[in-house]
Amino acid sequence: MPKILPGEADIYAITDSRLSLGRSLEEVASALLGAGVRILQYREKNLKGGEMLEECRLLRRMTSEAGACFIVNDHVDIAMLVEADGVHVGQEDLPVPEVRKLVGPDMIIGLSTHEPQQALAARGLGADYLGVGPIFATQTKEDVVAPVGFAYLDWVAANIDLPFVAIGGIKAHNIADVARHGARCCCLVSELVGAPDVAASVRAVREAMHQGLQG
Ligand code: 3NM
Repeated sequence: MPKILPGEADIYAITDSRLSLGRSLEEVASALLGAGVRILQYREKNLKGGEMLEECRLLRRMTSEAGACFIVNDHVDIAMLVEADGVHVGQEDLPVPEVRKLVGPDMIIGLSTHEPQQALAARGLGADYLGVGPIFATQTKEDVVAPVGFAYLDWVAANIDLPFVAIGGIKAHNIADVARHGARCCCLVSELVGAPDVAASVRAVREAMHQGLQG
């Protein structure tokens, strides 16, 4: 199973059934993976545990077949049950060292960060990669802090040697600038899973990002 970290992939997609225009998780995930997304995170806030477990079993099968990395947001137990490649936690979730005790040495642990102190602490805590955001305003995450803009991204790119992924309000029209500010991997939710044509949106976003990476 590939352990693909941000830094080894350009686009990192996150699911959100509220934004998926009524399409099934399978349809959306199939379009994302078919268009070349190599890191997929399952993030659902309002489903029952058993439903999330079944959906994660489905995504585990699909990502394995596609050779993609599968990360579960927040739910360490579900990540372990489906043998996900990783789990992603926020600052308010279980502390990373406790998550590590549960998942063992091999599972990827991602940690959301919003300021330099959190990023500096992350390596000591045992995180494998950082989320860096929200770069721009977003309506996808309810309890999110104010946008950090490029200042925090620039700082992480210059000072932190862990892999990181930029997140928050990233769209086809602004992703080139995010890449120019040092992001080698960008994470998008609404721009991908909320697009009428998910695969076309992945292609547009990747093309724009690569233009940014080239200069
Ligand atoms: N985490 P969209 S922002 C899940 O800053 C999440 O940690 C963030 O959604 C953070 O691409 C965010 O639709 C939502 O703006 C990003």
